Amino acid sequence: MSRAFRRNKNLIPVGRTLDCLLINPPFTLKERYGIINRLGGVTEPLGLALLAGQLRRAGYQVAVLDAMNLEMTLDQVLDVVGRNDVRVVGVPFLTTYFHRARDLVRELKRRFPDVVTVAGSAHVTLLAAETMAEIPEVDYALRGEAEFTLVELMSALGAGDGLDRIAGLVRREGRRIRDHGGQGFVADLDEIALPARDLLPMDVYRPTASRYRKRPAYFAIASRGCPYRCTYCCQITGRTWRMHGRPRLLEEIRILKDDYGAREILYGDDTLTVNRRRLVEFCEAIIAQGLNVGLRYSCYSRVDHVDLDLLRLMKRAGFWEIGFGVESGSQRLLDKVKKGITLDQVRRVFRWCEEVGLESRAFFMLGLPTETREDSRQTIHFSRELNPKWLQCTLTVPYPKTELWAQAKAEGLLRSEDWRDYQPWGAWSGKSPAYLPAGRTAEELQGLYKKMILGFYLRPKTIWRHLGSIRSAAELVKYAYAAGVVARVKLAPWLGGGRKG
Ligand code: B12
Ligand code: SF4
Repeated sequence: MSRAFRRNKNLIPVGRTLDCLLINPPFTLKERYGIINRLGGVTEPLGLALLAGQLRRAGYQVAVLDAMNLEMTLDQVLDVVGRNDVRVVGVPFLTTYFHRARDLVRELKRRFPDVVTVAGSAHVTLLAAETMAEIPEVDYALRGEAEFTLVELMSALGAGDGLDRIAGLVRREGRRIRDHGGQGFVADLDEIALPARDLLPMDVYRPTASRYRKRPAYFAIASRGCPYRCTYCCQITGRTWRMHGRPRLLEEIRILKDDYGAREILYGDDTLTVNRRRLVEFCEAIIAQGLNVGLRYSCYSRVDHVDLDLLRLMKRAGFWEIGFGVESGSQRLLDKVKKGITLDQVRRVFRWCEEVGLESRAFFMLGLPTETREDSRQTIHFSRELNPKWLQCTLTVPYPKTELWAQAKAEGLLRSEDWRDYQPWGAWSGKSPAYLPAGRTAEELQGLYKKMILGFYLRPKTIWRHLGSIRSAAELVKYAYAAGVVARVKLAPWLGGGRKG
């Protein structure tokens, strides 16, 4: 039994009648991050908290069991279900932990055949009918943003009528799978309830080691949707960009600060800066309300959606870090994946961040379609030239239903449709990538990947820069910890803990 589980026992429902129990399936840090697991993020399932908030507002008895982050076993989860009278269980499916969500639903149905099972989240949004076909124990699947559609489903199940009207629902009719088409979509984000964070074990969460300076650091979402079309992206929340209104944004910040003691808020939006005017108003409101004092923010953006003045304002509003998808050091590859940015734009924006005093984070991908060894080298070289404060990289994962996936399939380069092989951190856990560009091998790409990350962080220049930015004992401990993990990674081949090959 994990320490986090024992500490949060009061949040585990016992002896209750629950209309809906939302379960984040068991999926350990070790499975996700392999040898670097102790640096991996333990982050709140915001989607489930949003659904719980909405169900509660509609009058349902609801609880969330974050088995993933409490490091619970499947048996412990089943034990919790058995100790309550549960009507509906909702389970999110990301491609990366599809197998764990599947095992959970299967065992649930075997042990508690009367419990209604509902699947949702990214993987189901992409492959709803396929998921239902593969897992007969799933009773219903809901595509897309499910705040309203899950409430509609609960109400239809209660009334025994009304299923036909639910957008994005996939259900069984005898032996047939009936797909209603469409997907749940929230046009006005302010119509949804605040996420029910009080149902989550908030003290266990910590983002990936490099993503925060001070804890508590929590995730929030200010906007949804992205108008771009990068070929590797799942586009779960659609192309229509929407943002919460200022009062709601400020209310959520206050709740995180006052009720949970947040010192940092990480906006997980695909691209927070899509609408410049809205962001300027938001930053000005943060400053006017003094919410930039004792509180820091970070977000993701695109290099074609910021300018020097905006970065200055964000800095004043308390943003300390901003992450950009750079993806590649080859313009040819950026064009190939329809990223819509140029290397010069990237260079300029990273210079601006330096000038303004904002820490920059560059996300790269290795193994993009048609990428040659020379292209990979160019990417590694560009990452060093750019010199962001933080560098992150993943091996390209062709998530189902993306343009990249279709291309890879058509070209016969998709090596696996076993979702366990769709792990972005696979290089650290020894997983073989599901996709490789023609002529490349897994060993070569995984080797280059490690060279890129370790080579970047172990440069004297990077080490001095990071040592120079340590401001507290807690940060020093974090760096010492990271150094320990890096040492283990470097020593792994000699200790026998390296990748499986
Ligand atoms: C922020 C973010 C993160 C944050 C998580 C922050 C947090 N605490 O929530 C961090 C950085 C930690 C993260 C990590 C990962 N992420 Co991420 N992440 C996102 C991002 C950009 C936004 C997610 C979000 O909060 N959306 C807003 C909320 C409201 O939406 P939501 O959580 O999806 O929930 C809604 C619906 O999905 C649905 N729903 C959710 N659960 C359920 C359950 C049921 C029963 C039902 C009916 C409905 C339902 O209703 C919810 C409310 O509308 C998305 C892209 C996107 N735009 O969605 C990628 C995305 C979800 N991530 C992805 C991936 C792959 C990962 C990682 C595996 C690795 C990575 N690339 O970093 C890890 C996995 C973490 C894990 N637990 O295993 C992929 C998933 C692809 C796939 N096919 O599964 C996405 C789609 C990005 C992409 N590559 O295109 N991620
Ligand atoms: S900019 Fe980001 S969120 Fe938008 S399509 Fe590209 S990868 Fe996806």
